Amino acid sequence: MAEDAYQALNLQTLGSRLGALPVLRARVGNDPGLWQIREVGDGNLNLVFVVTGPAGGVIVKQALPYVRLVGESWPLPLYRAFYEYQALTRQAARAPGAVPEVFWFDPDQALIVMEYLHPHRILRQKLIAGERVAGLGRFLGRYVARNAFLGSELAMKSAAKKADVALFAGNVDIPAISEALVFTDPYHGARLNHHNPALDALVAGLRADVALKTAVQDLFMAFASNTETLLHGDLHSGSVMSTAEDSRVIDPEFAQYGPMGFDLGMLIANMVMAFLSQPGHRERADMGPYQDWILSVIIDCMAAFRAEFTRLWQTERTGMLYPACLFEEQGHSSDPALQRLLTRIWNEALGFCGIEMHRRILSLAHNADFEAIPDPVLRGRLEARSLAMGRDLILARGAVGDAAALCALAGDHDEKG
Ligand code: SR1
Ligand code: MG
Repeated sequence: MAEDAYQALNLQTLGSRLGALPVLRARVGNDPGLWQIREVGDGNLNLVFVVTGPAGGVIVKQALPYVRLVGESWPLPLYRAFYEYQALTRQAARAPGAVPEVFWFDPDQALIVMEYLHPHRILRQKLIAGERVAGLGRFLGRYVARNAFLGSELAMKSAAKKADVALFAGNVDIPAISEALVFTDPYHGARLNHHNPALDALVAGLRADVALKTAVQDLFMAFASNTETLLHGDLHSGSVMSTAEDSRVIDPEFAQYGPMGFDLGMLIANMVMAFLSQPGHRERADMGPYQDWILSVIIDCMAAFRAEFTRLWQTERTGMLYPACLFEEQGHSSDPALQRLLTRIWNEALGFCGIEMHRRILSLAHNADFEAIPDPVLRGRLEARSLAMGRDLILARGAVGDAAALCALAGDHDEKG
C-alpha cells in the first residue's frame, strides 16, 4: 500500500487501498471495481475480508489495535500479525498443505493476504451442525506431531531453535491473554469473566479448591517456562476449517514456544466439549452415532500423533536431544525414551485439556458449542458436565492412560451416561 501509517480497512476502502497490489490483481482481478468484498471475521480479535473477483479470491486478514471482542478499552499491539505470518511460514514448511498459503504480508498495515479456503467452513460450526469431516483426526494428529517434533531440538539445530525462541519472545501481549484467560481468570472472580448463573455453586466450589488451583498453576508454570517447541497456541475447533473431506489449520497468531502437550490438550478439549454439548443441538435419535464419530476423531488424532511423532523420531531426530550417539550407535534402543516422552506429553495434554474445558465456561471467551444452546437450564447441565470432567482431568489425569480411556471418561460425563 502507498501509505505506511496503519489504518484499519473497511468494505469501502479495501478496493482502493489494495487495488494496486500485484498479488490481488493476479489472484482476484485487475479491476478492483469488479471485486466483491465481505467482512467475515467471527473471531475475537481481527478483521477478515473475503475478496473475490473474475480471477478468483483471497483472504485479507488485518489485525486491529484492540481486542475486537471487548473494544478499544483493551489495546492489543499490531505486531501480532508479524508472529502469525512467521508461524504460518514455519507450519507450511513443517506440515505441507496443512495451513493456508500466504501470498503477501504488510507489517505496517498488520495485514496478511492468504489463500481463500472455499468451500471450507469453521469446524466448530460443522460440529454444532452435526456434519462429519473425513480424515479429520488423522489430519489434526499429524499436523500437531509434525509441528511439535520439527519445531523442537529433537529436530532443529540448537542455535536456530534458540534464535527462534528469542524472536517469538517478542510476542508478549498475546501470550498474556492466554496467561490470564486460560490459566488464571477461571479460578477467581476476574473482571471480564461471565458464566451461566445456574453454575454459581459449582463455580464457587472450583474456586475454593486449592488442590485444583495448585495443579492448574503447575501446568501454567510448564506453559510459561517450557519452550520445547513452537505451538499454534490457540488450536481449538474455531482454528480449523474443513469441507467434508479436507481440513486446514488457521489463525496461529497465539504462536509461542511452549510444552508439546498444549496444542493437543486444547484441541482434544474442544472435541470433548463438542461431544458433551450435543444434547443441546440435536434429538436423541441422531445423537449417539454423531457423538461416537466425535470420539473417533479423538482416537484417530492421538493414533496419528503417536505414529507421526514416532516416524519422525526414527527418521528425523537430527537435533541435540536424545541423539543417536547415546542410543542406536551404542546398540541401545531409544524406544523406551520415546515412550516415556510420549507419556509425559499425553499427561500434560490431559491437564491442559481440563483447563480449556473450564475456561470456555468461566472466563471471558466462551465457545459456541455451549453458548448456542438457547435453554439455559439444559446449557447449565451440560456445562456442569464439562466443569466436572475438566476437574477430573486436571487432578486425576494419571489414571487416563490413553485416548480410549479419555473417551470412556467423556462417556461417563455425558448427559445420557
Ligand atoms: C481476548 S481473545 C479471547 C480468546 O480468543 C482467542 O481465540 C483465544 O482463544 C483467546 O483466549
Ligand atoms: Mg483465533
